[in-house]
Amino acid sequence: AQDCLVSNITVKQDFDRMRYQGTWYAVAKKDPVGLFLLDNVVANFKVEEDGTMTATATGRVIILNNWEMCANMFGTFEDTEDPARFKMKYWGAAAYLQTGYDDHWIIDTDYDNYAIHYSCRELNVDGTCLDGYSFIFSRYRDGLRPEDQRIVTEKKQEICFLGKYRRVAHTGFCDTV
Ligand code: DAO
Repeated sequence: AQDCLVSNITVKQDFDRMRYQGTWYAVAKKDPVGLFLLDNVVANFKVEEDGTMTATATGRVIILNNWEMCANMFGTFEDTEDPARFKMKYWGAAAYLQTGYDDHWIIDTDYDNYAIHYSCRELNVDGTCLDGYSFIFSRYRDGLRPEDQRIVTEKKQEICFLGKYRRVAHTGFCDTV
């Protein structure tokens, strides 16, 4: 479906949260209105003992328009009827960081190399996305393997974000042990 309706977007079939666990490096991002995470974005997903998926994430942010810091963020994921569509509640380690409640869809992943995330925050009246964001994740901080790039480009087009991504640099800014 190339009509860009959010309700027609397809997600990963039979999403396996166990295999999705561990570290993912954001290598590209389509920003929402009022972007927050700038670069050096690394997420770590975990499945808790009760089966709930949770995540921690770090990334460089600029708060109060000029203060650069590394944000430590937390997220918990609420299940829906579709195993690849979650609602994500997120908050920061510090009170001045963003909090929110977003859709968190896994469009596609092979679990070992790449993942395409999608979140639409606000719909247009015609059902297309007015304000959304998306991360392209890699298991490797240097980026995607050439063989995964074709799939990722195809999926970017399917979610109607093709051409709206920027690269996410990994400079070591948030690498403190
Ligand atoms: O960066 O502009 C933005 C939007 C992203 C907000 C979500 C950040 C918190 C994520 C928590 C862990 C899940 C990957």
